[in-house]
Amino acid sequence: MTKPLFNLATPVLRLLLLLSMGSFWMAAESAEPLVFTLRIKDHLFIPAELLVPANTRFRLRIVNEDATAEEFESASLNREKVIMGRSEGIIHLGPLAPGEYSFFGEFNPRTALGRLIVNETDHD
Ligand SMILES: [Cu+2]
Repeated sequence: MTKPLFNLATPVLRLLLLLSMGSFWMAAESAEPLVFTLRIKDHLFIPAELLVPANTRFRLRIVNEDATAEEFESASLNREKVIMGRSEGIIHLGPLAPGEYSFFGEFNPRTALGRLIVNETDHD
């Protein structure tokens, strides 16, 4: 009783699996996420000014090279994220209007300062 059902289901399952993998790849390909990297080292953001394109979605990858945790915080970007020592995090941003968006490290607010410079021209 179970065997014929199984035999019938298997090609269908294979087809479904193939279709879902296909749409996954298509989604992954069409997303082609733009990634910009910000480092934290000695309680500083590097670079302190990061150029990013306006009106597009992108990911901000924050690599904390310090041994201690830091919190990326920005009121203008409406984001905050703790990044543990010697680890990294991703923040999804955009589309942003042209302008400057300041951010700071809440755990080291006197030194960890930076801003995103968002403008119309593309930056690689
Ligand atoms: Cu905070």
